[in-house]
Amino acid sequence: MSDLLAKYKRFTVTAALPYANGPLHIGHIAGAYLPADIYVRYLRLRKKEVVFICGSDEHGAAITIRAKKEGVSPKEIIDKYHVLMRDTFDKFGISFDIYHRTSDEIHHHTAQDFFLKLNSQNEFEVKESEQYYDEEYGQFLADRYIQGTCPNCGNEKAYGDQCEKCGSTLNPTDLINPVSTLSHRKPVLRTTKHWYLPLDKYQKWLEEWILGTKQEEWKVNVFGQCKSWLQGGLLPRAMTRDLDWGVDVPLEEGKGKKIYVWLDAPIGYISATKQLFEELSTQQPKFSNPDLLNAQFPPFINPQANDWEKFWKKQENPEEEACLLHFIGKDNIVFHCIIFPAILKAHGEYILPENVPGNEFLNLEGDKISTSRNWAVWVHEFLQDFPEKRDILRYVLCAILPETKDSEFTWADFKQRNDSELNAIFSNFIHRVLTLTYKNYQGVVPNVVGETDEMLKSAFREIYESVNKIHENIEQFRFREALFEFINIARIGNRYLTETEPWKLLKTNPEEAQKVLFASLQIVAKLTILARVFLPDTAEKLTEMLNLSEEDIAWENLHFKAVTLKPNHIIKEPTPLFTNIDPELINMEIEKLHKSKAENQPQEETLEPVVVPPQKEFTTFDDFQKMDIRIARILEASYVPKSDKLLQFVVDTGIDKRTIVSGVAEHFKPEELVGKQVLVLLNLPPRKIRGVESQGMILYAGDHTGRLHVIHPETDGVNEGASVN
Ligand code: B3M
Ligand code: ZN
Repeated sequence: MSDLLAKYKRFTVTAALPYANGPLHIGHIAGAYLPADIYVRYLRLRKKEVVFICGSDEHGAAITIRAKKEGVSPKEIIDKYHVLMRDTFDKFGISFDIYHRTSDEIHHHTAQDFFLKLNSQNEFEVKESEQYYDEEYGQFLADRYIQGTCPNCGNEKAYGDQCEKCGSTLNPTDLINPVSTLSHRKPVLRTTKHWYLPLDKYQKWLEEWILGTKQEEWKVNVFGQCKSWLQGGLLPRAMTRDLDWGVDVPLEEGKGKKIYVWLDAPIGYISATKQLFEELSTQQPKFSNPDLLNAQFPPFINPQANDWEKFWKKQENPEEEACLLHFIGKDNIVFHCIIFPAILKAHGEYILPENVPGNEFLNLEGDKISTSRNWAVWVHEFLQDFPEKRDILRYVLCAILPETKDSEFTWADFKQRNDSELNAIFSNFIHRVLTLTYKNYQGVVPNVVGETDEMLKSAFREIYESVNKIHENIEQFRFREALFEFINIARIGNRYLTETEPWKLLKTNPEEAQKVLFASLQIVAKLTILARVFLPDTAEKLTEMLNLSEEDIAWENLHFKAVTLKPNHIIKEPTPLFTNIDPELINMEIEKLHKSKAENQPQEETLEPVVVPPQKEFTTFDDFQKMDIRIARILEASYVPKSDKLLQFVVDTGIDKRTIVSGVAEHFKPEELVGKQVLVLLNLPPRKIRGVESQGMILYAGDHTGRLHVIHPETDGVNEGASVN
């Protein structure tokens, strides 16, 4: 695996541009923004040249539908939510260099220039097709504007692109009894012309690039999804739409049409970078972080307007090229791994993403987060309910990031992690060391006397190992493990205190006590440096308490020989960094959640009665023992050709990698399952299904609606191959 920090000096880090159509919840944060922010803070600590780019995505049906619901114009929607989201990110400490917006003029020009360049290179295929048109409203209908009956499950409220009940992907013409959601009338089919990106022509190149070079580098869930898309065969995709909200197609024959939001949005990263350097070079921050005007580090020293090119374009000297990284949630993988790279490649002058660390979804208290059902923890509300406590939420979300599979936030776990990790381990260690120093030496760092003993050496060796693991894990986008190692350093510190008992030594052996506290203070300094990556507020508080400067808390001082708190340096009076959370506060949050859910229950949905099948006849223990049921991980998933019921999987059983076929295509999209652990019955004799040999059976549980779910262990620690019995 390549070490990106060793390979590159310059980084362009983007986080998915959220639609400006609602407030931010913890699922958004855990999906893309927190991991991106941690990574960027780490890059800055390592003194890399980095730009951290984000902004609001303000076009597409997501916006116009919200506007229609609220009975206002799209402009009103984006203005309201752009400001709310920008402020929430800022208050939560997501340290973007710029938070731009796709309605900005510079973006319209950039997207149009891109379109024109591709058009002039004949990269598009222009094709006519029949699409639904609302005669009363005089407009073509976006897929989301058409509802009808799902041909698969009979749901009468399926959308033109997807049925949310059974999850199947649809085309508007698949719907039975289609209705326009604008006029509530039946739409008619009309011929229209669109510009298609022939993805099929890029298939071979994408296979070589992704399958050939990214298997080791990209996360399994991301790579798996790409592989299953590529195996399914890519088709041309329309890059224009008949809409009245978005970026105009800049061609005479495309009048009245807009650039497809998914071509427009990723180009938004480029426009934002242009805007960033434009603002800095003219010293007029509007969307960019105003602090950058005083920045004393590259690339913000003497910035020029065209510096943006260093972060996006190929360079004559490849060593000058930037490392492009897109942090996203799983629903955006195909756009960032397949479509956008094809667009960049077609243009010719741009670099390609080196990695796309996509996360899975975060669930909340046993259910999917849902904006419409108000089942969410809204970040702006959290910041009000828990003032000055954003580091706790950052910590907890980092500890449970859905890095390779979905994960879950609960308020009980939030309290538990704060009380037993942040408070009992981290804060406790630091507070003990600082109060001992403050009370017994009046805050003066003691002079060391005597030899370093084995106990101390071994504590420092372990700490050094943890620091290395933090580097390796961040490098591989494994932030959960990196955070674990961070807390582990405090754990080692606590153990060292317990072993040496400096509070006793102060009386019995003052010289030894000095040595122990001197060493412990250096551990506190190392935690301060690392806190800059994970817990920015805590890092600031600690820097202040320890009376240190910006230079003192540099990466180099993590070296195990580095002495950050020198003898005779004076620290300030310590106060505890974390305390236990009042259980009442947690109860209030849980109540709030359930109350809002009850108020937002969709009315039409009547739940069918739950029918539980009766118990089967007795089996024997011996018969049960014959079944070899194991934990396995799905590595690949794809449709079985010419079948709309079957999916084929490659699973890692811990013993081997084998193919299994299941009749579940109506229940899952293949990419949803890649990376997940499942239960597999291994010793079912192989059998051929539609020409594919299936070696075993994946086990599923059906819910009361008949929808199937895979079953997996509740923690991460169970390996493939573990027996279930
Ligand atoms: N706004 C989709 C989303 O929020 C979209 C991401 C654009 S990233 C260029 O899921
Ligand atoms: Zn359906």
